[in-house]
Amino acid sequence: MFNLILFGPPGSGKGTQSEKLILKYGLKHLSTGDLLRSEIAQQSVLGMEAKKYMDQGQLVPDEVVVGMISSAIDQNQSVRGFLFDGFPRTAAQAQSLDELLKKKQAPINVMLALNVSEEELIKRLMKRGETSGRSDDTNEAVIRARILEYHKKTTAVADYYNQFDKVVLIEGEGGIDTIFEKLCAAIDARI
Ligand code: B4P
Repeated sequence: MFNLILFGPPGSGKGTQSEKLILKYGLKHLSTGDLLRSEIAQQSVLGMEAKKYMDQGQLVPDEVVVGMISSAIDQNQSVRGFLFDGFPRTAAQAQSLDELLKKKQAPINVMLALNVSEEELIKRLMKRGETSGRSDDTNEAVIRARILEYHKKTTAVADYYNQFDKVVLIEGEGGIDTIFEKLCAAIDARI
């Protein structure tokens, strides 16, 4: 198995690049943001609980997202590998993921970390908000709250994988195809 984490602040291109990477490498895409939005669309209890946090730009509690990822891993037994998009987002989530993958004897191979300036992130997310219908993309205060959560809680995930020498930094500004080529080169060097 080849397991990859695509990491970066909100709006850094994780979702955009994931779509291209899963096609090229045949990985199973697991996006906690997509899974949560699907729960909201179904108006499930989990979805309604998660929406309260997401609408304010806060992270959903660890136990909720870890439970979701755990079932998604169990439901995909014979895949070539997973592309984790937007997960883990806290150090506790990273430890839980390592434990889940230990059972499969298939650890994380690499974490690719997209680097994008704050002004560019806000610009991209406000633009997406014009068409996406995502309530967390239309309000600049909520976008700034998401970026603050990233600095407070999520950057610790990079520190966690850095100790195992698994992090590769990728410049995340520029054309989508150029960034994709850089991501592919980093994967090809480790696959
Ligand atoms: P996510 O769904 O993960 O969304 P995101 O971080 O906002 O977006 P992403 O980074 O994937 O967007 P992309 O750059 O592709 O999270 C949403 C919320 O769910 C979180 O705030 C949180 O509340 C909750 N959540 C999710 N996972 C969680 C977890 N593990 N723990 C707790 N809570 C969790 O796209 C942005 C825009 O930029 C697009 O419009 C795109 O077209 C554009 N773009 C992309 N690349 C570009 C480029 N190179 N140049 C110009 N524009 C570009």
